[in-house]
Amino acid sequence: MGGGGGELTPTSTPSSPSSSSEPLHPEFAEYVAVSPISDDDESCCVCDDDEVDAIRCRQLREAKEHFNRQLREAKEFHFNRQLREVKELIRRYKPGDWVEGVGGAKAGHFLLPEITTLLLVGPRGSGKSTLVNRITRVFDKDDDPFAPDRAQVSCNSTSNRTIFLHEYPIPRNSSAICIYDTCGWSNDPKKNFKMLHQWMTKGISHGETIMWDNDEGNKTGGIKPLGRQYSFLRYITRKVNFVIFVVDGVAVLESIDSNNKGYTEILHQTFMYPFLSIGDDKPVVVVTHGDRLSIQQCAHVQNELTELLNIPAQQIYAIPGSDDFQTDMAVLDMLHYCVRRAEQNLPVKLNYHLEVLGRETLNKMAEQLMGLDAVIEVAIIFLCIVILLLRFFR
Ligand SMILES: Nc1nc2c(ncn2[C@@H]2O[C@H](COP(=O)(O)OP(=O)(O)O)[C@@H](O)[C@H]2O)c(=O)[nH]1
Ligand SMILES: [Mg+2]
Repeated sequence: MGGGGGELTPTSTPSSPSSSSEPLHPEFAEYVAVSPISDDDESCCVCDDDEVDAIRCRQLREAKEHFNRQLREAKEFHFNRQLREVKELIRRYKPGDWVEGVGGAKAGHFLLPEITTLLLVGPRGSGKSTLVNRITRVFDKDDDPFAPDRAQVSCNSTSNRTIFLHEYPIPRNSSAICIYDTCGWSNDPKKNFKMLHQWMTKGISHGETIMWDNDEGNKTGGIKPLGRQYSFLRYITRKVNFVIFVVDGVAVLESIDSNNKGYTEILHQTFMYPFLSIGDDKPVVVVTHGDRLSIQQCAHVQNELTELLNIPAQQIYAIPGSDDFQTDMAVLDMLHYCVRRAEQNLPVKLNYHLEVLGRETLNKMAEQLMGLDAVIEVAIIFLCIVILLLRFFR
């Protein structure tokens, strides 16, 4: 599974992977080749009143149903297996497992984080907290199907906003991956950049408050989480390893189709902010609210976002809050993509860096000596020839 992501598809499509009309994940394309036999297709069976023909018709129909049922079960089996495998891959993951060492570098040569930290950013109401719950649910289905939601979702764009940074291990008991849910953005891009700069350069910690007073004038500066009041209870500061950029697909569509480009402009401005990139890697984009859009509208939003943010479609994942197989797969795909990219951008340890530098310097010196060696050899040969000539002419 590469970084390839979800095609934007609304969740109004049937939730079972068995439905023939359901758009399938690219990896399952091979299974599309075998399509169910339609019940409408009666061309192969010309029935008249004759009893024999009626029996044949019934047998044919039963055979069709049997075939379709088997195909459906095979697809379901394959999809579930695929889902389980990716889930297991993520559950087994430990920081450093997916490092692709270049030039002989191994996981031990990199500065591995204690826990791989993913940061959720996005406008307020874009669905960041809902996404935390959605991601958690994928794993809860196996571990604890009745576990309550973890992140507080706001009922409307102005209520119950996230005020403190919150760390969520994924899955719940994990010590390898965590996601940080953050507050929405201010209308003032400068304030956003200041806050993002601080998170991306100094790190983030659980319970940290947002920096500015919010736009409705409510002071948040006076609110202090427990960890801040008692310095000995302070939480560990985590370095951000990758960023997940959450956008509301409906708001994008409205902004595209109207003269008010405010939403898409702030998306563009913030996405292009260099500090959000890890190495050369720009954040992954998650589009929410796709369940409120048609397939055509979803495709339209995806095209617009690829152009607006200048990223390939594979870096955009459709993850609505709804509960279906496709969304589960998109969640796992997206997590896999983020962690892989995070691992590709881990900094190397200083001593390994020095080791590589030392090795390179030694190689260069050896090369120079080799060059010198050749000069000495030529000089010796020249001297030998001179001595021989002198002897010859004496
Ligand atoms: N229909 C729909 N509603 C969503 C989706 N994601 C979030 N919401 C709703 O959008 C509102 C804001 O979501 P929330 O997660 O609190 O946004 P946040 O401010 O970015 O954390 C809530 O009422 C959610 O129920 C989605 O994919 N589909
Ligand atoms: Mg929130």
